[in-house]
Amino acid sequence: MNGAESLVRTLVMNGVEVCFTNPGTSEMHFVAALDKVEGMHCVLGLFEGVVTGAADGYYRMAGKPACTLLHLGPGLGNGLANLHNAKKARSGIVNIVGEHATHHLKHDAPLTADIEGIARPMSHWVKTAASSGSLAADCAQAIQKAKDAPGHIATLIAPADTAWGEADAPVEAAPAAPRKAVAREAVSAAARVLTRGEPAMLMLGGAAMRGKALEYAGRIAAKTGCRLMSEYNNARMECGAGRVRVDRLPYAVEAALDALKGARQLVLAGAKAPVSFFAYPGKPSVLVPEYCAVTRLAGVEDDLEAALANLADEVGASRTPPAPVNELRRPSLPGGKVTSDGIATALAALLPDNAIVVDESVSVGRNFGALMTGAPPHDWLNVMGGSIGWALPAATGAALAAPDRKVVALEGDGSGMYTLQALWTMARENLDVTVIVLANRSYQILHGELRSVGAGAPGQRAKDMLTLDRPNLDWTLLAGGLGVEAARSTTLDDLGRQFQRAFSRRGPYLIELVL
Ligand SMILES: Cc1ncc(C[n+]2csc(CCOP(=O)(O)OP(=O)(O)O)c2C)c(N)n1
Repeated sequence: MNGAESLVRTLVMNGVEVCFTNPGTSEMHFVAALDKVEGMHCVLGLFEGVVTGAADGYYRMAGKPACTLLHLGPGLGNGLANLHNAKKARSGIVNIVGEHATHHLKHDAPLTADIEGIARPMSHWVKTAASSGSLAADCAQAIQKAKDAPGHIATLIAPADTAWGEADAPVEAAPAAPRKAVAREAVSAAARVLTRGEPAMLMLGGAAMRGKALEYAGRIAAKTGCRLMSEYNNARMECGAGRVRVDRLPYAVEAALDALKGARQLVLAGAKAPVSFFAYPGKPSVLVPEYCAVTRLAGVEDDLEAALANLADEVGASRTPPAPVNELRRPSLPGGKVTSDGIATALAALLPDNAIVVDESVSVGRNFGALMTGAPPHDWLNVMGGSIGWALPAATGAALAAPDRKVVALEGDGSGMYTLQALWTMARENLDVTVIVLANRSYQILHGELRSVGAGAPGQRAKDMLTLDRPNLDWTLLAGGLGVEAARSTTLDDLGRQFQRAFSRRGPYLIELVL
Protein backbone atom coordinates (compact mmCIF):
# COMPACT_ATOMS: atom_id res chain seq x y z
CA MET A 1 0.00 0.00 0.00
CA ASN A 2 1.08 3.62 -0.30
CA GLY A 3 1.50 6.08 2.56
CA ALA A 4 -1.93 7.61 2.02
CA GLU A 5 -3.62 4.25 2.38
CA SER A 6 -1.58 3.43 5.50
CA LEU A 7 -2.73 6.75 7.00
CA VAL A 8 -6.41 6.20 6.21
CA ARG A 9 -6.26 2.62 7.52
CA THR A 10 -4.56 3.90 10.68
CA LEU A 11 -7.34 6.44 11.23
CA VAL A 12 -10.09 3.86 10.75
CA MET A 13 -8.30 1.21 12.84
CA ASN A 14 -8.16 3.69 15.72
CA GLY A 15 -11.82 4.65 15.63
CA VAL A 16 -11.65 7.88 13.62
CA GLU A 17 -14.81 7.55 11.54
CA VAL A 18 -15.51 10.98 10.09
CA CYS A 19 -13.28 13.09 7.86
CA PHE A 20 -14.31 16.72 7.33
CA THR A 21 -12.46 17.96 4.29
CA ASN A 22 -11.71 20.50 1.65
CA PRO A 23 -8.88 18.95 -0.38
CA GLY A 24 -6.59 20.05 -3.23
CA THR A 25 -3.93 18.61 -5.51
CA SER A 26 -1.47 17.77 -2.72
CA GLU A 27 -4.17 15.66 -1.00
CA MET A 28 -5.31 13.70 -4.06
CA HIS A 29 -3.69 10.46 -2.90
CA PHE A 30 -5.54 10.80 0.40
CA VAL A 31 -8.78 11.35 -1.50
CA ALA A 32 -8.06 8.19 -3.51
CA ALA A 33 -7.23 6.23 -0.35
CA LEU A 34 -10.43 7.45 1.37
CA ASP A 35 -12.28 6.27 -1.73
CA LYS A 36 -10.73 2.82 -1.50
CA VAL A 37 -10.75 2.07 2.24
CA GLU A 38 -14.10 1.34 3.92
CA GLY A 39 -15.08 2.85 7.24
CA MET A 40 -14.66 6.62 6.89
CA HIS A 41 -17.58 9.01 6.38
CA CYS A 42 -16.13 11.80 4.24
CA VAL A 43 -17.90 15.16 4.53
CA LEU A 44 -17.11 18.03 2.20
CA GLY A 45 -17.12 21.57 3.58
CA LEU A 46 -17.03 24.46 1.12
CA PHE A 47 -14.81 26.57 3.34
CA GLU A 48 -12.20 25.35 5.82
CA GLY A 49 -13.87 27.20 8.70
CA VAL A 50 -16.79 24.84 8.15
CA VAL A 51 -14.44 21.86 8.21
CA THR A 52 -12.73 22.75 11.50
CA GLY A 53 -15.89 24.03 13.23
CA ALA A 54 -17.69 20.81 12.29
CA ALA A 55 -14.85 18.77 13.78
CA ASP A 56 -15.28 20.78 17.03
CA GLY A 57 -19.04 20.16 17.15
CA TYR A 58 -18.49 16.49 16.32
CA TYR A 59 -16.02 15.97 19.18
CA ARG A 60 -18.28 17.65 21.70
CA MET A 61 -21.12 15.23 20.98
CA ALA A 62 -19.23 12.08 19.95
CA GLY A 63 -16.56 12.38 22.66
CA LYS A 64 -13.92 11.28 20.18
CA PRO A 65 -11.97 13.02 17.43
CA ALA A 66 -12.82 13.33 13.78
CA CYS A 67 -10.09 14.13 11.32
CA THR A 68 -9.86 16.99 8.89
CA LEU A 69 -8.11 16.95 5.53
CA LEU A 70 -6.92 20.43 4.55
CA HIS A 71 -5.04 21.95 1.66
CA LEU A 72 -1.58 23.24 2.60
CA GLY A 73 -0.96 26.49 4.51
CA PRO A 74 -3.83 28.56 3.07
CA GLY A 75 -6.40 25.79 3.62
CA LEU A 76 -5.29 25.37 7.20
CA GLY A 77 -5.17 29.15 7.58
CA ASN A 78 -8.80 29.45 6.51
CA GLY A 79 -9.70 26.94 9.23
CA LEU A 80 -7.74 28.55 12.06
CA ALA A 81 -10.48 30.63 13.70
CA ASN A 82 -12.60 27.59 14.40
CA LEU A 83 -9.52 25.58 15.41
CA HIS A 84 -8.95 28.34 17.96
CA ASN A 85 -12.53 27.82 19.20
CA ALA A 86 -11.99 24.04 19.29
CA LYS A 87 -8.74 24.40 21.21
CA LYS A 88 -10.46 26.55 23.84
CA ALA A 89 -13.27 23.98 24.01
CA ARG A 90 -10.70 21.23 24.62
CA SER A 91 -12.03 19.33 21.62
CA GLY A 92 -9.83 16.62 20.15
CA ILE A 93 -9.15 16.91 16.39
CA VAL A 94 -6.68 15.17 14.09
CA ASN A 95 -5.78 17.61 11.31
CA ILE A 96 -4.18 16.11 8.23
CA VAL A 97 -2.69 18.93 6.19
CA GLY A 98 -1.25 18.29 2.75
CA GLU A 99 2.11 19.71 1.74
CA HIS A 100 4.16 19.85 -1.45
CA ALA A 101 6.32 16.82 -2.15
CA THR A 102 9.62 17.25 -0.29
CA HIS A 103 11.68 17.71 -3.47
CA HIS A 104 9.28 20.43 -4.72
CA LEU A 105 9.56 22.72 -1.70
CA LYS A 106 12.85 24.36 -2.73
CA HIS A 107 11.17 25.79 -5.86
CA ASP A 108 8.88 28.02 -3.79
CA ALA A 109 5.79 27.23 -5.90
CA PRO A 110 2.74 29.46 -5.24
CA LEU A 111 1.20 27.41 -2.44
CA THR A 112 4.45 26.96 -0.54
CA ALA A 113 4.08 28.25 3.02
CA ASP A 114 5.33 27.74 6.57
CA ILE A 115 2.62 25.25 7.47
CA GLU A 116 4.13 24.36 10.83
CA GLY A 117 4.22 28.07 11.66
CA ILE A 118 0.58 28.46 10.68
CA ALA A 119 -0.45 25.35 12.63
CA ARG A 120 1.42 25.88 15.88
CA PRO A 121 -0.64 28.57 17.66
CA MET A 122 -3.90 26.64 17.22
CA SER A 123 -2.45 23.15 17.79
CA HIS A 124 -1.18 21.35 20.86
CA TRP A 125 0.96 19.05 18.71
CA VAL A 126 2.45 19.57 15.23
CA LYS A 127 4.59 17.26 13.13
CA THR A 128 5.65 17.07 9.50
CA ALA A 129 5.89 13.46 8.31
CA ALA A 130 9.35 12.50 7.10
CA SER A 131 8.58 9.54 4.85
CA SER A 132 5.81 7.35 3.50
CA GLY A 133 7.10 4.47 5.63
CA SER A 134 6.65 6.40 8.88
CA LEU A 135 3.39 8.23 7.99
CA ALA A 136 1.17 5.62 9.68
CA ALA A 137 3.19 5.80 12.91
CA ASP A 138 3.01 9.61 12.83
CA CYS A 139 -0.73 9.40 12.32
CA ALA A 140 -1.10 6.96 15.23
CA GLN A 141 0.79 9.45 17.39
CA ALA A 142 -1.46 12.29 16.22
CA ILE A 143 -4.54 10.24 17.14
CA GLN A 144 -3.15 9.49 20.59
CA LYS A 145 -2.33 13.17 21.16
CA ALA A 146 -5.80 14.26 20.01
CA LYS A 147 -7.40 11.77 22.41
CA ASP A 148 -5.28 12.69 25.44
CA ALA A 149 -7.97 13.81 27.91
CA PRO A 150 -9.80 16.09 27.72
CA GLY A 151 -8.96 16.63 24.00
CA HIS A 152 -6.19 18.21 21.96
CA ILE A 153 -5.59 19.62 18.49
CA ALA A 154 -3.01 17.43 16.72
CA THR A 155 -1.82 18.58 13.30
CA LEU A 156 0.05 16.18 11.02
CA ILE A 157 1.52 17.72 7.87
CA ALA A 158 1.89 15.16 5.11
CA PRO A 159 4.08 16.00 2.08
CA ALA A 160 2.68 14.54 -1.15
CA ASP A 161 5.57 12.07 -1.49
CA THR A 162 4.75 10.59 1.93
CA ALA A 163 1.28 9.90 0.49
CA TRP A 164 2.31 8.34 -2.81
CA GLY A 165 5.46 6.49 -1.58
CA GLU A 166 5.55 2.91 -0.28
CA ALA A 167 4.26 1.97 3.18
CA ASP A 168 3.80 -1.25 5.16
CA ALA A 169 0.76 -1.35 7.37
CA PRO A 170 -1.50 0.74 9.59
CA VAL A 171 -0.34 1.38 13.15
CA GLU A 172 -2.32 1.06 16.36
CA ALA A 173 -2.23 4.21 18.50
CA ALA A 174 -0.89 4.00 22.06
CA PRO A 175 -3.55 4.52 24.73
CA ALA A 176 -4.42 8.16 25.32
CA ALA A 177 -3.61 9.78 28.65
CA PRO A 178 -6.62 9.74 31.01
CA ARG A 179 -7.77 12.78 32.96
CA LYS A 180 -5.47 13.64 35.87
CA ALA A 181 -6.53 12.53 39.33
CA VAL A 182 -7.12 15.32 41.84
CA ALA A 183 -5.04 15.20 45.01
CA ARG A 184 -6.78 14.40 48.30
CA GLU A 185 -5.51 17.68 49.78
CA ALA A 186 -7.28 19.71 47.09
CA VAL A 187 -10.54 17.93 47.93
CA SER A 188 -10.07 18.50 51.66
CA ALA A 189 -9.24 22.16 51.14
CA ALA A 190 -12.41 22.63 49.07
CA ALA A 191 -14.47 20.76 51.68
CA ARG A 192 -13.10 22.96 54.46
CA VAL A 193 -14.01 26.25 52.80
CA LEU A 194 -17.46 25.06 51.69
CA THR A 195 -18.40 23.99 55.22
CA ARG A 196 -17.13 27.07 57.01
CA GLY A 197 -20.53 28.69 57.10
CA GLU A 198 -19.48 31.57 54.84
CA PRO A 199 -21.33 32.49 51.64
CA ALA A 200 -19.71 30.15 49.11
CA MET A 201 -19.90 29.47 45.41
CA LEU A 202 -18.89 26.37 43.47
CA MET A 203 -17.90 27.41 39.98
CA LEU A 204 -18.17 24.69 37.34
CA GLY A 205 -16.64 24.36 33.89
CA GLY A 206 -15.74 21.71 31.31
CA ALA A 207 -16.95 18.20 32.09
CA ALA A 208 -18.30 19.32 35.49
CA MET A 209 -21.33 20.61 33.56
CA ARG A 210 -22.66 17.19 32.73
CA GLY A 211 -23.43 13.67 33.85
CA LYS A 212 -22.50 12.40 37.27
CA ALA A 213 -20.14 15.35 37.88
CA LEU A 214 -23.06 17.78 37.64
CA GLU A 215 -25.15 15.57 39.88
CA TYR A 216 -22.41 15.54 42.55
CA ALA A 217 -22.20 19.32 42.32
CA GLY A 218 -25.96 19.40 43.01
CA ARG A 219 -25.53 17.17 46.05
CA ILE A 220 -22.72 19.38 47.37
CA ALA A 221 -24.84 22.51 46.86
CA ALA A 222 -27.84 20.93 48.61
CA LYS A 223 -25.74 19.90 51.58
CA THR A 224 -23.49 22.93 52.06
CA GLY A 225 -25.77 25.70 50.77
CA CYS A 226 -23.17 26.91 48.27
CA ARG A 227 -24.35 28.52 45.03
CA LEU A 228 -23.64 26.82 41.71
CA MET A 229 -22.36 28.96 38.88
CA SER A 230 -20.81 28.14 35.53
CA GLU A 231 -18.47 30.06 33.30
CA TYR A 232 -20.19 32.32 30.76
CA ASN A 233 -19.41 29.90 27.92
CA ASN A 234 -19.43 26.13 28.21
CA ALA A 235 -18.35 23.52 25.68
CA ARG A 236 -21.32 21.30 26.50
CA MET A 237 -23.70 21.65 29.39
CA GLU A 238 -26.64 19.49 30.32
CA CYS A 239 -29.70 21.65 30.81
CA GLY A 240 -33.45 21.41 31.11
CA ALA A 241 -35.77 19.20 33.14
CA GLY A 242 -34.20 16.75 35.55
CA ARG A 243 -30.83 18.46 35.48
CA VAL A 244 -29.16 20.37 38.30
CA ARG A 245 -29.66 24.08 37.72
CA VAL A 246 -26.48 26.11 37.37
CA ASP A 247 -26.56 29.87 36.76
CA ARG A 248 -24.29 31.12 34.00
CA LEU A 249 -21.93 33.95 34.88
CA PRO A 250 -23.25 36.96 32.91
CA TYR A 251 -21.23 38.49 30.04
CA ALA A 252 -21.45 42.14 31.07
CA VAL A 253 -18.90 43.19 33.70
CA GLU A 254 -21.43 44.92 36.00
CA ALA A 255 -23.82 41.98 35.89
CA ALA A 256 -20.99 39.51 36.50
CA LEU A 257 -19.72 41.53 39.47
CA ASP A 258 -23.25 41.56 40.79
CA ALA A 259 -23.58 37.80 40.43
CA LEU A 260 -20.37 37.23 42.40
CA LYS A 261 -21.12 39.89 45.04
CA GLY A 262 -21.18 38.60 48.58
CA ALA A 263 -19.32 35.36 47.91
CA ARG A 264 -16.58 34.84 50.50
CA GLN A 265 -15.39 31.50 49.19
CA LEU A 266 -15.09 30.51 45.56
CA VAL A 267 -14.24 26.90 44.70
CA LEU A 268 -13.22 26.15 41.12
CA ALA A 269 -14.11 22.81 39.49
CA GLY A 270 -13.10 22.82 35.83
CA ALA A 271 -13.51 26.61 35.70
CA LYS A 272 -11.00 29.42 35.79
CA ALA A 273 -11.29 32.24 38.30
CA PRO A 274 -13.67 34.54 36.39
CA VAL A 275 -12.26 37.39 34.31
CA SER A 276 -14.07 39.78 31.99
CA PHE A 277 -14.21 38.92 28.26
CA PHE A 278 -12.53 42.23 27.36
CA ALA A 279 -10.80 45.03 29.23
CA TYR A 280 -12.82 48.25 29.63
CA PRO A 281 -11.38 51.54 30.90
CA GLY A 282 -12.02 51.90 34.62
CA LYS A 283 -13.48 48.42 35.02
CA PRO A 284 -11.79 45.42 36.63
CA SER A 285 -10.46 42.48 34.59
CA VAL A 286 -10.73 40.11 37.54
CA LEU A 287 -14.34 39.67 38.58
CA VAL A 288 -13.78 37.97 41.94
CA PRO A 289 -14.44 40.38 44.83
CA GLU A 290 -11.25 41.17 46.77
CA TYR A 291 -12.78 39.81 50.00
CA CYS A 292 -13.42 36.42 48.36
CA ALA A 293 -10.90 33.55 48.76
CA VAL A 294 -10.36 31.28 45.75
CA THR A 295 -9.72 27.53 46.12
CA ARG A 296 -8.93 25.39 43.11
CA LEU A 297 -10.46 21.94 43.38
CA ALA A 298 -9.74 20.80 39.82
CA GLY A 299 -8.79 22.15 36.41
CA VAL A 300 -10.57 21.46 33.13
CA GLU A 301 -8.07 18.68 32.32
CA ASP A 302 -8.61 16.87 35.63
CA ASP A 303 -10.91 14.02 36.53
CA LEU A 304 -13.79 16.28 37.51
CA GLU A 305 -16.27 13.51 38.14
CA ALA A 306 -13.99 11.80 40.68
CA ALA A 307 -13.02 15.14 42.24
CA LEU A 308 -16.66 16.12 42.78
CA ALA A 309 -17.57 12.62 43.96
CA ASN A 310 -14.78 12.80 46.55
CA LEU A 311 -15.82 16.30 47.56
CA ALA A 312 -19.43 15.17 47.97
CA ASP A 313 -18.15 12.36 50.14
CA GLU A 314 -16.00 14.66 52.23
CA VAL A 315 -18.84 17.11 52.95
CA GLY A 316 -21.21 14.22 53.71
CA ALA A 317 -23.37 14.80 50.62
CA SER A 318 -23.00 11.44 48.87
CA ARG A 319 -26.63 10.57 49.60
CA THR A 320 -28.08 14.08 49.69
CA PRO A 321 -30.54 14.55 46.82
CA PRO A 322 -29.13 17.08 44.35
CA ALA A 323 -30.69 20.55 44.36
CA PRO A 324 -31.81 22.71 42.74
CA VAL A 325 -33.08 20.41 39.98
CA ASN A 326 -35.18 21.78 37.10
CA GLU A 327 -38.74 20.55 36.73
CA LEU A 328 -40.38 19.99 33.37
CA ARG A 329 -42.52 23.08 32.95
CA ARG A 330 -43.24 23.98 29.36
CA PRO A 331 -44.55 27.53 28.99
CA SER A 332 -47.47 28.23 26.69
CA LEU A 333 -46.66 29.52 23.24
CA PRO A 334 -46.19 33.28 23.20
CA GLY A 335 -47.56 35.55 20.49
CA GLY A 336 -47.18 39.08 19.22
CA LYS A 337 -44.07 41.11 18.63
CA VAL A 338 -40.70 39.35 18.54
CA THR A 339 -38.74 39.81 21.77
CA SER A 340 -35.69 38.02 23.09
CA ASP A 341 -37.68 36.50 25.97
CA GLY A 342 -40.44 35.52 23.55
CA ILE A 343 -38.00 33.55 21.38
CA ALA A 344 -36.73 31.57 24.37
CA THR A 345 -40.29 30.99 25.59
CA ALA A 346 -41.38 29.67 22.19
CA LEU A 347 -38.37 27.40 22.10
CA ALA A 348 -39.00 26.15 25.66
CA ALA A 349 -42.60 25.44 24.66
CA LEU A 350 -41.67 23.28 21.67
CA LEU A 351 -38.06 22.08 21.96
CA PRO A 352 -37.89 18.35 21.14
CA ASP A 353 -36.71 15.94 23.84
CA ASN A 354 -32.97 15.52 24.07
CA ALA A 355 -32.22 18.25 21.53
CA ILE A 356 -28.77 19.75 21.07
CA VAL A 357 -28.80 23.56 21.17
CA VAL A 358 -25.84 25.20 19.44
CA ASP A 359 -25.78 28.76 20.67
CA GLU A 360 -24.23 31.69 18.83
CA SER A 361 -27.10 34.02 19.55
CA VAL A 362 -24.69 36.73 20.76
CA SER A 363 -26.56 39.77 22.14
CA VAL A 364 -30.08 38.47 21.50
CA GLY A 365 -29.69 35.28 23.51
CA ARG A 366 -28.06 36.54 26.71
CA ASN A 367 -31.01 35.35 28.76
CA PHE A 368 -32.13 32.35 26.72
CA GLY A 369 -30.75 29.68 29.07
CA ALA A 370 -32.43 31.11 32.16
CA LEU A 371 -35.81 31.04 30.38
CA MET A 372 -35.43 27.48 29.19
CA THR A 373 -34.86 25.62 32.45
CA GLY A 374 -38.36 24.08 32.21
CA ALA A 375 -37.78 22.63 28.73
CA PRO A 376 -37.14 18.91 28.30
CA PRO A 377 -33.55 17.75 28.85
CA HIS A 378 -31.12 19.04 26.25
CA ASP A 379 -27.43 19.78 25.70
CA TRP A 380 -26.26 23.36 25.23
CA LEU A 381 -23.06 24.20 23.32
CA ASN A 382 -21.36 27.63 23.35
CA VAL A 383 -18.60 29.03 21.21
CA MET A 384 -15.55 28.78 23.46
CA GLY A 385 -12.97 31.02 21.83
CA GLY A 386 -15.13 34.08 21.12
CA SER A 387 -14.48 33.76 17.38
CA ILE A 388 -17.80 34.09 15.59
CA GLY A 389 -18.77 31.95 12.60
CA TRP A 390 -18.82 28.80 14.69
CA ALA A 391 -22.42 27.70 15.20
CA LEU A 392 -23.43 26.58 11.70
CA PRO A 393 -20.29 24.42 11.31
CA ALA A 394 -20.54 23.15 14.90
CA ALA A 395 -24.21 22.24 14.38
CA THR A 396 -23.15 20.31 11.28
CA GLY A 397 -20.61 18.30 13.26
CA ALA A 398 -22.96 17.77 16.21
CA ALA A 399 -25.69 16.45 13.89
CA LEU A 400 -23.27 13.98 12.33
CA ALA A 401 -22.18 12.80 15.79
CA ALA A 402 -25.76 12.44 17.09
CA PRO A 403 -27.96 11.60 14.09
CA ASP A 404 -30.94 10.64 16.29
CA ARG A 405 -31.15 13.99 18.02
CA LYS A 406 -32.61 17.28 16.80
CA VAL A 407 -30.00 20.02 16.56
CA VAL A 408 -31.16 23.61 16.99
CA ALA A 409 -28.70 26.33 15.96
CA LEU A 410 -29.36 29.81 17.38
CA GLU A 411 -27.39 32.05 15.08
CA GLY A 412 -26.81 35.80 14.91
CA ASP A 413 -27.09 37.07 11.34
CA GLY A 414 -23.64 38.66 11.56
CA SER A 415 -22.06 35.46 12.91
CA GLY A 416 -23.91 33.31 10.42
CA MET A 417 -22.42 35.11 7.42
CA TYR A 418 -18.88 33.96 8.25
CA THR A 419 -19.54 30.29 7.53
CA LEU A 420 -22.96 30.04 5.88
CA GLN A 421 -21.48 27.45 3.50
CA ALA A 422 -22.22 24.97 6.32
CA LEU A 423 -25.86 25.09 5.18
CA TRP A 424 -24.84 23.35 1.96
CA THR A 425 -23.16 20.55 3.93
CA MET A 426 -26.32 20.22 6.08
CA ALA A 427 -28.35 19.86 2.88
CA ARG A 428 -25.99 17.39 1.24
CA GLU A 429 -25.80 15.18 4.35
CA ASN A 430 -29.52 15.71 5.12
CA LEU A 431 -28.68 16.68 8.70
CA ASP A 432 -31.48 17.17 11.18
CA VAL A 433 -30.71 20.79 12.03
CA THR A 434 -33.12 23.66 12.56
CA VAL A 435 -31.33 26.99 12.16
CA ILE A 436 -32.87 30.14 13.63
CA VAL A 437 -31.16 33.22 12.23
CA LEU A 438 -31.70 36.17 14.55
CA ALA A 439 -31.91 38.81 11.86
CA ASN A 440 -31.44 42.16 13.56
CA ARG A 441 -29.48 43.35 10.50
CA SER A 442 -26.75 44.51 12.81
CA TYR A 443 -23.60 43.71 14.77
CA GLN A 444 -25.83 44.65 17.69
CA ILE A 445 -23.41 43.67 20.43
CA LEU A 446 -20.80 46.09 19.08
CA HIS A 447 -23.11 49.08 19.54
CA GLY A 448 -23.01 48.30 23.28
CA GLU A 449 -19.28 47.60 23.22
CA LEU A 450 -18.61 50.98 21.56
CA ARG A 451 -20.29 52.62 24.55
CA SER A 452 -18.69 50.32 27.13
CA VAL A 453 -15.11 51.01 26.02
CA GLY A 454 -15.86 54.74 26.15
CA ALA A 455 -15.45 55.34 22.41
CA GLY A 456 -18.32 57.83 22.39
CA ALA A 457 -21.48 58.18 20.33
CA PRO A 458 -21.26 56.64 16.86
CA GLY A 459 -21.31 58.87 13.79
CA GLN A 460 -22.55 57.63 10.42
CA ARG A 461 -19.23 56.03 9.46
CA ALA A 462 -19.06 54.11 12.73
CA LYS A 463 -22.71 53.05 12.38
CA ASP A 464 -22.00 51.79 8.88
CA MET A 465 -19.28 49.52 10.29
CA LEU A 466 -21.75 47.96 12.71
CA THR A 467 -24.89 47.49 10.62
CA LEU A 468 -25.79 44.81 8.07
CA ASP A 469 -28.45 46.72 6.12
CA ARG A 470 -28.22 48.33 2.67
CA PRO A 471 -28.74 45.71 1.39
CA ASN A 472 -30.58 43.55 3.92
CA LEU A 473 -29.41 39.95 3.85
CA ASP A 474 -32.14 37.66 2.54
CA TRP A 475 -31.59 34.44 4.48
CA THR A 476 -34.43 32.60 2.79
CA LEU A 477 -32.74 33.14 -0.58
CA LEU A 478 -29.28 32.39 0.82
CA ALA A 479 -30.50 29.14 2.38
CA GLY A 480 -32.44 28.19 -0.73
CA GLY A 481 -29.37 28.71 -2.86
CA LEU A 482 -27.46 26.35 -0.58
CA GLY A 483 -30.21 23.71 -0.74
CA VAL A 484 -31.92 24.35 2.62
CA GLU A 485 -35.65 25.05 2.81
CA ALA A 486 -36.31 28.28 4.65
CA ALA A 487 -39.03 30.67 5.80
CA ARG A 488 -39.14 34.14 7.29
CA SER A 489 -40.95 34.98 10.53
CA THR A 490 -41.73 38.45 11.78
CA THR A 491 -43.97 37.60 14.76
CA LEU A 492 -43.83 35.19 17.67
CA ASP A 493 -47.07 33.57 16.49
CA ASP A 494 -45.44 32.70 13.21
CA LEU A 495 -42.20 31.62 14.92
CA GLY A 496 -44.24 29.08 16.92
CA ARG A 497 -45.74 27.74 13.67
CA GLN A 498 -42.30 27.55 12.09
CA PHE A 499 -40.90 25.68 15.10
CA GLN A 500 -43.79 23.21 14.88
CA ARG A 501 -43.06 22.68 11.21
CA ALA A 502 -39.28 22.36 11.69
CA PHE A 503 -39.54 20.05 14.70
CA SER A 504 -42.07 17.69 13.13
CA ARG A 505 -39.80 16.88 10.19
CA ARG A 506 -36.28 15.56 9.67
CA GLY A 507 -33.63 17.43 7.79
CA PRO A 508 -32.29 20.95 7.65
CA TYR A 509 -34.66 23.90 7.90
CA LEU A 510 -33.89 27.57 8.37
CA ILE A 511 -36.04 30.23 9.98
CA GLU A 512 -35.05 33.83 9.37
CA LEU A 513 -36.49 35.61 12.39
CA VAL A 514 -36.65 39.33 11.73
CA LEU A 515 -36.07 41.35 14.88
C1 LIG B 1 -13.73 36.17 13.95
C2 LIG B 1 -14.35 37.33 14.63
N1 LIG B 1 -14.47 38.50 13.97
C3 LIG B 1 -15.06 39.55 14.57
C4 LIG B 1 -15.52 39.46 15.86
C5 LIG B 1 -16.09 40.67 16.54
N2 LIG B 1 -17.53 40.51 16.77
C6 LIG B 1 -18.01 40.04 17.93
S1 LIG B 1 -19.64 39.94 17.93
C7 LIG B 1 -19.75 40.55 16.36
C8 LIG B 1 -21.06 40.77 15.71
C9 LIG B 1 -22.01 39.64 15.89
O1 LIG B 1 -23.15 39.93 15.16
P1 LIG B 1 -24.42 39.00 15.23
O2 LIG B 1 -24.04 37.60 15.12
O3 LIG B 1 -25.42 39.52 14.26
O4 LIG B 1 -24.95 39.20 16.70
P2 LIG B 1 -25.56 40.53 17.39
O5 LIG B 1 -24.40 41.34 17.78
O6 LIG B 1 -26.42 41.23 16.40
O7 LIG B 1 -26.30 40.03 18.57
C10 LIG B 1 -18.49 40.82 15.85
C11 LIG B 1 -18.23 41.32 14.50
C12 LIG B 1 -15.37 38.19 16.51
N3 LIG B 1 -15.79 37.99 17.75
N4 LIG B 1 -14.82 37.16 15.87
